[in-house]
Amino acid sequence: MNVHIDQAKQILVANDRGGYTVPTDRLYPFQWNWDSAFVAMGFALYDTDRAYRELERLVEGQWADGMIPHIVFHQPSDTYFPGPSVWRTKHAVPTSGITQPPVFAIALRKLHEVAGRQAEARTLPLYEAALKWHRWWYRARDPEGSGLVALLHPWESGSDNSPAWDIALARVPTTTDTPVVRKDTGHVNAEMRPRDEDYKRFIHLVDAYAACGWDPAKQWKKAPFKIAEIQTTAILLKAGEDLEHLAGLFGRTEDAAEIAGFNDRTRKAILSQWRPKLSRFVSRDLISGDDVEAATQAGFIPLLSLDLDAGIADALVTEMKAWSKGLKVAFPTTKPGIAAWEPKRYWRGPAWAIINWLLIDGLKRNGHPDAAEELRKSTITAIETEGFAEYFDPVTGEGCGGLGFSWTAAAYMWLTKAASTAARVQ
Ligand code: 9WN
Repeated sequence: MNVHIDQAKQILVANDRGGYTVPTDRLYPFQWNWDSAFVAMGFALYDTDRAYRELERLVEGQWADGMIPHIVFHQPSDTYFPGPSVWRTKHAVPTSGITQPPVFAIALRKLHEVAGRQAEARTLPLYEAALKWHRWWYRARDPEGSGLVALLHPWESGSDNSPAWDIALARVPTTTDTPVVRKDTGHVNAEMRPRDEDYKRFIHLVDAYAACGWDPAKQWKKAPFKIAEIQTTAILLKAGEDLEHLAGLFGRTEDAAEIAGFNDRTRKAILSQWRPKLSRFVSRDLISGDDVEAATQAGFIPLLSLDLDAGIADALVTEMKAWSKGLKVAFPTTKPGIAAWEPKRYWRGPAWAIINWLLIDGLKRNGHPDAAEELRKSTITAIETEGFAEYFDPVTGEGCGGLGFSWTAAAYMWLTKAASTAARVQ
């Protein structure tokens, strides 16, 4: 038995708060949306009941309109800012008012495939929840039917302080109605976190949307930050494919046709965001109408959900190799050497195991198993050397941010599953 797999499992035990898993103790003391989806895939390798619980507990936070919030505040904690009193939402279980990348249906399909006898009865309600959420994405975040879904807050991307937001976020005022009382910098080095100025803008947006009563149509009109985002849209498409597959299994032909319609529209829209000169896909800033050209990992994530022409796939891989050259740990979330590049600061350079997981799946899908294998090994080595850190400095390999991190543990189990006795999922 691989000793690291044991450690990974112990992390999930330590971060369990009663059927849901916190990302890490104290720094993130609640249930986070996409973290839980990755964690559920980890559990799916050895404890399907617990994997279902993870998703079921997340769905306790789902809003009547279908949105699944980015944080569910199941129990109070004073070690995180902003808590429920800042969000001012009205759901029975306190939640935040924004969402996060929809990895949920990707996890659900994997879980369903390994669950055996309990599968259908437990998968169906979660399938319904996922379908409601996907409808919400297209209704609330793509009201004009472009096929790309928009984010109204950087936190919705899961890549909070990515250079991708620099231009759009600079337009958001730093004034807030709510005092900004950061807790994160009491847990980890401030140099590794978003800056105070970023936090003021993050909270300005929360105040603005709370003033809209969290009504999606009002928010869409008022939003000072609105990005049709390529990473989230690519994840939505992969999740949409998996949802369409489940609809087929359950004989839900009308749902399957509806989801196929979403997927077709989104596939075309993503392709139209390919920029040969950059060798990447780009997001679009819906306020300025401009492409978001910042060089970040998001531009490669469409590998996950499209069967690309070899020309495009090869160009992406060549570009990825150029970014990774000389690094101890790939894949950097910002292109090394550009002005925005900060190898230790959160989403402005570091390598993240869950991003690598998505890229590895995408490289395999698009005919680049060698590149996938190289990235898989690099991720595994980083974790075995430094532990289950939140993320890694790509230059030095140092584990940074929070430690004992749940999604890094899940990613480790998933990426080593071929070698693990727990391997049951392909
Ligand atoms: C805000 C929990 C979350 C991740 C995000 C990551 C970070 C929160 C924060 O932690 O965001 O949602 O307070 O910094 O950026 O991807 O889901 O791990």
